[in-house]
Order: sequence, then structure tokens, then C-alpha cells
Amino acid sequence: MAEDDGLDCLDLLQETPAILRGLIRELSHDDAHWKPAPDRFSVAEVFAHLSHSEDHCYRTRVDQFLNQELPEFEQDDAQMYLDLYRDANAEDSFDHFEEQRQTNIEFLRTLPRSAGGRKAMHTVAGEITLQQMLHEWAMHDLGHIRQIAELVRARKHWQAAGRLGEFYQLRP
Ligand code: NI
Repeated sequence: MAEDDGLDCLDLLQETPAILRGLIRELSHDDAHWKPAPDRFSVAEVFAHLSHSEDHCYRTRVDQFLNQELPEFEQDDAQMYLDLYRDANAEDSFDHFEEQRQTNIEFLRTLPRSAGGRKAMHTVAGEITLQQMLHEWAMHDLGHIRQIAELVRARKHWQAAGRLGEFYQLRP
């Protein structure tokens, strides 16, 4: 359950690696590197994206919120780093993501609830708070959890379900 003396969202953010681990338990290496279409991500590419964003986007911004007065944030988008994700190994990316997430949650738990009011200026969204970014971070996690679930449905279960699969519309 939620505590009331620290920042919101930390329990959810902490669980993401375990949730993902559960979703990919029956995937082979090839499954993890399967791309449903040239312009759609594989599980491996999603993990590379999560691992890269964890530091490049989120941790960097947490530190800026805390150490600077009204730091300025540019828009950040996965499409900017496709080359970085293309050849990444699924297992290595996941391990690196999990490690960074643990470190980040341990740090965020040391912050008082008032730190959530720290402000930054986003070039598109305008003035935002650290607590708002934590909610966006949770939404980002959940979006990619849903994406991984969809990839697992499409790769592992859709054809294997035989004609029962016809009742499902997938968009991995
Ligand atoms: Ni993303």
C-alpha cells in the first residue's frame, strides 16, 4: 500500500522489472528478438529503450530537478535512438534496466514528499513538477508493459491457440 511521507508512484516503478520478467518467462532468445514488422519494436528493442531512457532521460532529469532552479527539458522520443536499440541484446538490456531501476528507486525513496514540488520547464509541456514526471514515468512503464504483453500474445499464443486465436485482434 502507499505510504504518505514519500513520493507517489515509487512502488509501481519498483515492480516494473518483476512484471516484465513474468511476462517474458517463456520467451526464447529468438522470440525476444522477433520484430512483428520492420517499423515495430521487438521485445529486445523495448528493453534497450527502457534501459537507455532510465539514465538518459529519467535519472538525468531527476537530478536536474533537484540540483537546478527550473532546468529546461527538451522533448525526448524513442524514435531518436533507433540505431542504439537495433542490435542490443535482450538479456543484457533487461539486466541493465533492472539494475538502474533499483538504484533509482533506492535514491527516490530517500527524498521527502516535498521534493515532488520541484519544478522544471519542458519545451513543449511548459512548467512541470517532479511528481508529475513520476506519474508520466509510471505511464511510460505501463505502456511498454502493455507493448511487451502484446508481443508475447502475438509471438507465443496467437497461432498456438488455433482457431480460438481468430477471436483476437492483435497489434504487436
Ligand atoms: Ni517509450
